[in-house]
Amino acid sequence: MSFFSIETSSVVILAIAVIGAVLTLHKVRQRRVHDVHVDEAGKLRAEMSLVRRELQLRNADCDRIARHYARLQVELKEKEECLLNLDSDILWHREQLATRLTRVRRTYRVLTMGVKYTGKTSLTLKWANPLVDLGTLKGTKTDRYERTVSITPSDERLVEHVFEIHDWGGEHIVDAQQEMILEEIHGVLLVVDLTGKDGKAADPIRIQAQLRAFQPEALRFFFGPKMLSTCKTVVLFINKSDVLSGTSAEVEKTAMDHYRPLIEALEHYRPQIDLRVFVGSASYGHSTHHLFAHFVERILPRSGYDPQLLQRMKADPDPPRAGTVRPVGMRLTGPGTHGGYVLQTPPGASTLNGRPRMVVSDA
Ligand SMILES: Nc1nc2c(ncn2[C@@H]2O[C@H](COP(=O)(O)OP(=O)(O)O)[C@@H](O)[C@H]2O)c(=O)[nH]1
Ligand SMILES: [Mg+2]
Repeated sequence: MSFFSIETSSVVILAIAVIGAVLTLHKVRQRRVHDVHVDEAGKLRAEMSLVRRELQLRNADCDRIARHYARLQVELKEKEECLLNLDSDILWHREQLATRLTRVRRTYRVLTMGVKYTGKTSLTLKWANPLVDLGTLKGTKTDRYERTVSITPSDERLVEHVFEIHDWGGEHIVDAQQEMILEEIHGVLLVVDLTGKDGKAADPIRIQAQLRAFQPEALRFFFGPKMLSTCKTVVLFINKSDVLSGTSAEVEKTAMDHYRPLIEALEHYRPQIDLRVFVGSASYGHSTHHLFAHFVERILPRSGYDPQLLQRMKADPDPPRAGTVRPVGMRLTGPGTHGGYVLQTPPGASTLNGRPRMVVSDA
């Protein structure tokens, strides 16, 4: 009995021990599983916070894109409105074009001539376009310059009055003569000078050469019947007055004395042609600005004046004015208020274009 009970007790103790061992093992395994789960939970939490951050960034991007989209929508709307406006502008301009007056040009030709280096190009550019840079001049045969003088309405048309200035290179005087014979010339600007290209004082040899170039026999070729019938004025411009010293009256008298034979030869054509003599300097702008007023006054018909031109002519009236004409024969009486001398016709002489002719007198 006692043996049996000892055996039984041993079995029980063993069983208990086994059970205890199994339970311990189970617990250990459970803890390991728990630890693994805790680890995974941690990782999942970290991943979740990453995903949350990414989500926030994406949301911010979405907001930005939404705002940009809204801006683009506004821009698109504005551009559509702009296009609509442009469409209506185009329509308006088309209508205006359809009703616009047609433009025609009336050209008045002014011929500039003189021997080489007298300052023709400098002068032409100065009165035709006073802003021109004289430093860029090059040798020329003939250059053409255009200057719109005015625009006036006439019979449902707009007439653009244009001065076309032909500037002949000095060595092409024969070509200039040809042009005067064949073409309609409305004005002539004859340029002589007191000195050569870079001269600093009056040069009598050069002056004599120019007097020979335009001696009465040569002038006959210029003043042919065609030229006399179309030309409204001839201007003799004695250039480079800056090389003379003295008061402006003395300078003008000296310059005109040098060219007296030419002035007298030109005087010969006075019954048929309006003549004007200026003494000035293309380099310094003396008397140059009066050329425009003079050519306008003599060449452009009164119907060709527009308000701007009238304004300009008022600001720079071209001498002589009524009351300044002195019928004193061929006499030099000092400088005009604008630095020019006017050749006037003696009383009883014929008139040209309804204007009195004049002898030399101050303006
Ligand atoms: N001293 C002086 N020189 C001038 C004047 N006008 C032009 N020149 C000079 O004369 C030279 C010839 O001028 P340019 O206009 O080319 O003469 P063109 O050959 O008659 O066309 C240039 O060296 C100009 O600088 C002026 O009024 N005074
Ligand atoms: Mg030239």
